[in-house]
Amino acid sequence: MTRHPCLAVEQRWPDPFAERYRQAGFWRGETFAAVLRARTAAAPDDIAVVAGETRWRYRELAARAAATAGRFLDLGYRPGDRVIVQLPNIPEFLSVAFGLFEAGIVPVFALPAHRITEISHFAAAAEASGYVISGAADGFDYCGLADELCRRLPAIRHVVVAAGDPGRFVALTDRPGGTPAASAAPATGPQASEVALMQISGGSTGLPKLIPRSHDDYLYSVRASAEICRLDRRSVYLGVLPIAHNFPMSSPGVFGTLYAGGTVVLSPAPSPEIAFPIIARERVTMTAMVPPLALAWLEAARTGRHDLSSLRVLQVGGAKFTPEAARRVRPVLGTTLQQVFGMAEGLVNYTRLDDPEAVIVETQGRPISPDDELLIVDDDDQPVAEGSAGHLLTRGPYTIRAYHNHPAANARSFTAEGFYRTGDVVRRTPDGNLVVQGRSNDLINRGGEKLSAEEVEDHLLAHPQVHDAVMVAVPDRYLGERSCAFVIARGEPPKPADLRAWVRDRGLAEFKVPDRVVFVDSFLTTAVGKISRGDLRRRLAEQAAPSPPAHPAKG
Ligand code: OOB
Repeated sequence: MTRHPCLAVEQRWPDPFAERYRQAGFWRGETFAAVLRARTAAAPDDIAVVAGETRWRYRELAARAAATAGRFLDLGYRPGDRVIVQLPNIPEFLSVAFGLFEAGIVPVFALPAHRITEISHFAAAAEASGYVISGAADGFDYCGLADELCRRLPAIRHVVVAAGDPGRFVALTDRPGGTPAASAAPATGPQASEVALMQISGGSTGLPKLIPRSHDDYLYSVRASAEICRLDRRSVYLGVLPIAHNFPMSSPGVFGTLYAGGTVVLSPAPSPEIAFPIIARERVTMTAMVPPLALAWLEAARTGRHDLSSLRVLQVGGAKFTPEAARRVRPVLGTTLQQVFGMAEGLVNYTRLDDPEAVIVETQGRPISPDDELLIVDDDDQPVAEGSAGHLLTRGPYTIRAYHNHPAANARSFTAEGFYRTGDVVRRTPDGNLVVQGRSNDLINRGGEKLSAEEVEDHLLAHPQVHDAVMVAVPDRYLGERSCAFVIARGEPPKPADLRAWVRDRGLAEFKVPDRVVFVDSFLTTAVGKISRGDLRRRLAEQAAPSPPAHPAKG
């Protein structure tokens, strides 16, 4: 008997909602494996994935996915098992993802930037029993990370190396072109209502949380996104951001492109020097990026050395894109800008391709679905006057009802009626588009890379010379926000560089290392005795001494 990965009770949409989403045709009972099978049957020789000299046709991607499914089943994995997948933008990302989908094994997608502290947390929280990596990538030794993970978590049964020399670990490709072993293959594939994958939340408080997405809900957002972006067989999507992230994965991203039967091109790095020649060579029609990268592309495009004329749509999201920068996209790049305001928990808003330029430039768009319910409320959860700014709450056919196995976070992040508290402060324009005004909690958005102040503070507090620490976001022209840690030292203050190294050495992603460290004697507290982050932000604004970037954003 095989056990399929069902949504836990608290994660399920209540029956009347599920019924409505099925009736409306949002949830079609389709699974990811069935989608790839259908595209492969329709056009087996179309190119599915391109990376450098590698070109896989749909039939090759499907065969590799089947071999991956077989490999994992042979290794003893069963439907419902969880596997951490930490891969860069390589074709094997897709064959591994679809292979695991086919076998009903749930991939938990970590970002390449995550390090041992985060990976071991995800693996423990997901009760994962496998870890998929690609050896060395971007100058980092993921094998060393894997060794440490296995030491910390004996439940990890295999480290599977998806590309390159597996060394002491398990190779993915022992069964090239093979089919799932009949003995191990599940009698039936996963059902569409079951968990297909898990994403990582940016995490506003404490450690990142796991986001379970079902085939039904995720595929609806993928299909509808592909329609909104008018993807079809001729579409060529360039993955420049790490495709493990929800935005380039599914909005419409690589999955949306494959859904539409198009071609996914993977860029090994997001910089214009690397990406522009690829756009020219592969006649890329669409790509997605965060605001700081869009600024770099706009700058580089002015020299006009590469033919970018195939590019139809440039999506920008993950953090606020200023209207000033947005206005330059069409004249400089000759493409339509699409602003994307989304979250791994579900809700995604898009400006539409034929919106007036003012909407495209000045707003972050409107939801995918007519059944996305949005509330804009005050601190007491009461609706604000139409057009006023307030907290955004949402519920709908592809927004989760609960995190994986985390009652405390669920109590904080969801209302009793099942609305997700996004933590974003927004207002709605008279024509129904959203404008993001800021955040209401302590999530710091560093050019699209999210970090929880609290998570980093906990690591700072572990330092013997730190008495207390509070981290806040400071506005930054390039990244939107940078992080600044205010620290009360215990005795002799350590050097800021040593504190930064301390955080890094504790096995955290580089983007979580504080950009600045400022020593203070005390923190002001609010009326209820909480440390006033507002006061700390004001102190920084008063100093207003712009510091050089401690470490640049990705790209
Ligand atoms: C995307 O997903 P996450 O989970 O990394 O981050 C979600 C948060 C949002 O709650 C919001 O605070 C911020 O990122 N955000 C934006 C934004 N897009 C995301 N803030 C202002 N303007 C925007 N356009 O970042 C994500 C997921 C799917 C599609 C696009 C982005």
